[in-house]
Amino acid sequence: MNPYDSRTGDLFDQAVTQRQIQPLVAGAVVLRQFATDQAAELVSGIDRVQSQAPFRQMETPGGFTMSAAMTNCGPLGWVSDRTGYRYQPTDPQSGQPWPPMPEPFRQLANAAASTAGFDGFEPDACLINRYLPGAKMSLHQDRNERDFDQPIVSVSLGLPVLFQFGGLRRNDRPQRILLEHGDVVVWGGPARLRYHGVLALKPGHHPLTGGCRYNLTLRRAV
Ligand code: MD6
Ligand code: FE
Repeated sequence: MNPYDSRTGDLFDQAVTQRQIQPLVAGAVVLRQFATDQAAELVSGIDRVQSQAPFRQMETPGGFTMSAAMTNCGPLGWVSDRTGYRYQPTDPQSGQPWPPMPEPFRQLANAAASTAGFDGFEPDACLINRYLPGAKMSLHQDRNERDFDQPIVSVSLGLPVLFQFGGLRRNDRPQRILLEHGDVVVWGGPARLRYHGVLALKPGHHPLTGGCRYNLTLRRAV
């Protein structure tokens, strides 16, 4: 997206293209454009991971197939199947360890967490979601991690999406916020167990990712 008006040269759309820290609720912030400069490196990292642990659509314990495709890197990976949700050190599809977490992922997560007030964040798991048009993520809590004092860092790459950010009960009405390429959400503390999800991805084209959106969520699982 070109932040300059081609006719006048004036800045426009500053609210969404500028780097800024946007508080969401207590414990959660959006760091607008925090990952933009490293985005190409992050996408290369995703490509390396997916060549060893391909994206796949997992099954839920209830027997549905998730619309987002997933893979993992780092010592632990989040998996879902008919028996439940859990973290495990190996890819169930290959029996091999998940690919190593690319260093730029770890560094970005640590820097983003610090900026949001959570020093010393050392992720041991990175879930990578790939959304194609129509794919979504229903409202859920992230609660398979051991220590809820550790934040989660979420990086959006590629096509924009409407993120739903709710309360501590499933029925609390969520707010909607647009997450764009390069935006990083950090949440922890009192926001750590808030319900959240993403609405169905709209078709589009992004120069770096083509027709999809990637989301990295970096966690401390154990
Ligand atoms: C997504 N993200 O943005 C889905 N979970 O595609 C999540 O489910 C999520 O963004 C925990 C913390 C941050 C997140
Ligand atoms: Fe989540």
